[in-house]
Amino acid sequence: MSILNDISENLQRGKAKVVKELVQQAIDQGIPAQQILDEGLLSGMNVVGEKFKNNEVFVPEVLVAARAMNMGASLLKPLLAESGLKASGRVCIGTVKGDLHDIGKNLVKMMMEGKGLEVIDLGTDVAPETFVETAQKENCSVICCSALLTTTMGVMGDVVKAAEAAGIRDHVKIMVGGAPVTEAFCQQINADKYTPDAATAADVAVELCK
Ligand code: B1M
Repeated sequence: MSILNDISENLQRGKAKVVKELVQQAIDQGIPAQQILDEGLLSGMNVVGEKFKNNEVFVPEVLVAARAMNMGASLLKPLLAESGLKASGRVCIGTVKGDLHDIGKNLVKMMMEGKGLEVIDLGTDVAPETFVETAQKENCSVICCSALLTTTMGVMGDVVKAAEAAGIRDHVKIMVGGAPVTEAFCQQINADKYTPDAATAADVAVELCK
């Protein structure tokens, strides 16, 4: 579908305003929000990621693409959130210490809110103690950790240890995710659930909050 290609191309060029307009047009044409996200925005971001890896684009270009991604995704939020039955429960979410990537974390948050969960967003560069203190103070059933760097994913293990030290491990579950994270890593650090994408993360969080 050419409008989805246009979204992807303009995202790659960091044209945030155009991306926003095209996303609105795609919505108006009746294209499902999930398809706009997957085949327009995320497809463009994947190309940027590959070019970044190959040193064909650099941090400034990636940042403007990320901004375009977030602007487009903000229009999709209410549509992705239309999930019928609403669940209840409270979770906190953040990208772990040392890591500033927040696009995936924001998508996970968006999907969880869409399912009716109350999500406390701690932002990026979040210390293990902050996750644990927030879960204690705010009565969260789940701590959700996102990491995009192989150098920061280990911090998720520190979150598990901090939760154990605080004595909350029996009633607060820990979910982990992000591109370098795997099921094996989740088990290795003794976290509760790994999910590969935002939609699955939201479904699992709803189950854990029950
Ligand atoms: Co960065 N970066 N980056 N970057 N960046 C990656 C991650 C990288 C793979 C690029 C590459 O080399 N190919 C690479 C990591 C390599 C590695 O660790 N092995 C990398 C690097 C090296 C860096 C820097 C070190 C570069 C530098 O400065 N030299 C630096 C680090 C800064 C820091 O964090 N301290 C850096 C900086 C940046 C920007 C700031 C420029 C920008 C971030 C902007 C922002 O987030 N606001 C950026 C970006 C955008 C990327 C890429 C291109 C795209 C990431 C992204 O947003 N993807 C990325 C390359 C790539 O991934 N192809 C790259 C889209 C997003 C929707 O996917 O976050 O995976 P993702 O989320 C998915 C799932 O993983 C899952 O759901 C989401 C959707 O379904 N998910 C969860 C995520 N969290 C979850 C939690 C869950 C469950 C599922 O449960 C709790």
